[in-house]
Amino acid sequence: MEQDEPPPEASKLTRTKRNWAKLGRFLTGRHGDPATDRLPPGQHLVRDWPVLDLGVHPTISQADWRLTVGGAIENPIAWGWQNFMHQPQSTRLSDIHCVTSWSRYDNSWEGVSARDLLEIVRPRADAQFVMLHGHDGYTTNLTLDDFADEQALLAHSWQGAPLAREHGGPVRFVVPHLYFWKSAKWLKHIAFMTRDEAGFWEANGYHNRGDPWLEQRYTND
Ligand SMILES: Nc1nc2c(c(=O)[nH]1)N[C@H]1C(S)=C(S)[C@@H](COP(=O)(O)O)O[C@H]1N2
Ligand SMILES: [Mo]
Repeated sequence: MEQDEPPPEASKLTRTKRNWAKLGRFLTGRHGDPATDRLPPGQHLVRDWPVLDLGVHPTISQADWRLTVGGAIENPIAWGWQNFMHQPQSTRLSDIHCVTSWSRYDNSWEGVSARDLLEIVRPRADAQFVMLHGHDGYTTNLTLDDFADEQALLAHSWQGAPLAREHGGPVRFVVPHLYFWKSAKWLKHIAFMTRDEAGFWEANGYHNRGDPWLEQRYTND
């Protein structure tokens, strides 16, 4: 079932976040060191798991779920659920850092690692950037290096159970070394690109990269 929505352009949420970017909300001006600290600057710890998104929660059954991967790669793929579940499975344990200042420790994820996916699709030498597309029309961009991080994966489970719909199930991307807006929910398509492009929040005041240890919350311009 297709429930794709165009990304909302000037919603109240988008205006609020753009204003936060302008005001530099949550910025401490400090850098953190992941070698010695666990909580990045300006973050606070939560025990629950907040839901944040553009407001549309697409309902996609496993039977209807498809993932396509295309662009500057040698081997474009279109996977249904069975195909996805037959790929090598990996587990990762990581902390979530959301740009709205909450962090959540020790999330266990299971799915297909970004590195295993890269071995299958084989990016061409000129592929240096990646765009993740969600079923709600959301997009977010990454460099190939950030996509290929050892901790990054296409997750179908969290804490040993299928990922809930509101958190991006059936499958979301998880790239924990960057702010959580880079972890696209309801993953639908991955495009490998030769040039960088801004995703939804990156075009609406958020930093292009989003390293929480460097407090890369908002764009510099
Ligand atoms: N498809 C999609 N993915 C998304 C978003 C979204 O609106 N749509 N929001 C991002 C933002 S801003 C955050 S903070 C996290 C929140 O994930 P959670 O709701 O599981 O906590 O999802 C990210 N991934
Ligand atoms: Mo967010």
